[in-house]
Amino acid sequence: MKHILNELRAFIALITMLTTGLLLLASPPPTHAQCVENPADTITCTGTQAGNFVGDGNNETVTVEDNATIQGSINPLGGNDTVTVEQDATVENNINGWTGDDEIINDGTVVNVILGAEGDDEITNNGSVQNGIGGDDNNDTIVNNGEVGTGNSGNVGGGAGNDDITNNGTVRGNIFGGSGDDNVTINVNSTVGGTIEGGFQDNTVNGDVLTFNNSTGDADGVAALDAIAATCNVTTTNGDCAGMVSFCGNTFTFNSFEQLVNAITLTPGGCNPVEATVITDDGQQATIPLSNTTPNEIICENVKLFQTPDGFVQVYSGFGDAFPNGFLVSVFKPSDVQVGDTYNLEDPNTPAWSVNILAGNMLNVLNEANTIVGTCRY
Ligand SMILES: [Ca+2]
Ligand SMILES: [Ca+2]
Ligand SMILES: [Ca+2]
Ligand SMILES: [Ca+2]
Repeated sequence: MKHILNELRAFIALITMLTTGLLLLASPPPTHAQCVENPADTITCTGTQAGNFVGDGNNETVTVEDNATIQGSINPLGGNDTVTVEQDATVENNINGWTGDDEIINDGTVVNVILGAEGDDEITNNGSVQNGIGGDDNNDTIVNNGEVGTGNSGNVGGGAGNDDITNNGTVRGNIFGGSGDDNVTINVNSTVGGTIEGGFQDNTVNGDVLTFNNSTGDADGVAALDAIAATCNVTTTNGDCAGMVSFCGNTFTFNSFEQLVNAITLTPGGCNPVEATVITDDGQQATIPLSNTTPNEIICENVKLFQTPDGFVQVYSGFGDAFPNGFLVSVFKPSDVQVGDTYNLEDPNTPAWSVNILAGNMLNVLNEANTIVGTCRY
């Protein structure tokens, strides 16, 4: 029963989107508002454009350039179309790809909805879509890195077909897989205000699959997810992967999935890592997140290296009577440094020690006299 109610809600949401699309289609084609077409089927919109853009059914590329405003909708009609709304650009109504395999990228603001409609559509939102995103029929890919909805509403729906939906941003309303075998991927640091629903499944592969990814320090949250997965990943027919999980206070409610996948990287130190303090030579304090000291601390001769979660290597040295807690010599990202080069902090408050990068992810730490005080692997 719950399945049916959920599906009904998804369907109603979809019909609302479709109705919007049909009303849009009823507007007189073809018109280009005041967008410029040059060469054929390449349309560029700048400034403020009154009215709708309606395409001619060919494979069209429509770009709403930075700071431009379309005071209506964009509907390229049939064909495999590409629609891009650049940063700080606005579409005041909908974008509807209609038939064909369309690619729609929003870096700006869409005031109503983005609808892929029929065809295998790819929709990426890096900006704001205020009333929702729908893939509609066929196998669609929807990625939200921005914000969908306002207040408590604004859904993302795959519609019919086997859809891939990823949320790295904020969805104010619900996420619906719809019918078909859908893959829904949720970044544990993203936000979903409503419910995440797999909807009906075809049972051809794994049914509807819900994956949580990215990183968290919440070991209890990850354990709770694993516990639900252990009991529900048994069959592809019953939709019993349902429940609620929280990661560092960020809660997700989900139902109607057949498989639950934990792709989370668990970081040490919990949700609020305690910070240790390193005293520099002149009494100034530098801090090291204590979570990074285990298990990523490497101690070589009078040198400590710390790997931070965001990929930096911190090099501390000078542990002795004068500086019992050492001081920071250098911070670098392994991908940014060159073998043979020397790096230091260029900080007048710390001794002029430096790090010399060697081959094979090795380094030397040098004191002011350029004497090697430690050789370490990073
Ligand atoms: Ca199209
Ligand atoms: Ca579609
Ligand atoms: Ca779909
Ligand atoms: Ca489904």
